[in-house]
Amino acid sequence: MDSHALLLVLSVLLALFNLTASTEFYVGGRNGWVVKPAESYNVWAERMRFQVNDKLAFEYKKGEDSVLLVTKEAYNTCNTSNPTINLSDGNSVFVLDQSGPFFFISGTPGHCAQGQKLVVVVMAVRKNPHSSPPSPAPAPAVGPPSPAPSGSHIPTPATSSAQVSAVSAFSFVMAALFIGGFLL
Ligand SMILES: [Cu+2]
Repeated sequence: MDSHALLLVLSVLLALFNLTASTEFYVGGRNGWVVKPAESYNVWAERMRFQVNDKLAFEYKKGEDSVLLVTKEAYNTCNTSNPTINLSDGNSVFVLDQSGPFFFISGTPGHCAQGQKLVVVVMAVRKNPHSSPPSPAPAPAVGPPSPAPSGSHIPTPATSSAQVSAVSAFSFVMAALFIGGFLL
């Protein structure tokens, strides 16, 4: 395999992997999830492209802060009293399991009003270009996040979707190697 062929195979692999991989976003970049962020979280979010099954990682000092998934109304009024999900373990990973908006605020009194709040809008589900058209009964879509008790960590059934994407990533890699072999 000469170096050009190798480069070709690698770029095909990379392109295919990008089609399937989910991305983990560190909210606020290196500053993490803090009160009075140097840059508004929503300005940060506008630079990003969020897709279904991407993840948000909130980093903060455990015990000093938390992340609440809330309604739009609670977001607008910084109401921390009735969150849909409450994450407080200090390294909270939230799976964006559907398209549309997600509203997050700090659970610490006063923090939301000082800017510790975030809206993420997840783009509509893209079609998988590699699924065969006559495939029978696709797996049911993951439902909306269910209300979880305080202190739960991962609010969505991440395991099954992670396994699915691992399998499809593997098959794409095999396909890319196959294509690459033809082009040598
Ligand atoms: Cu806070």
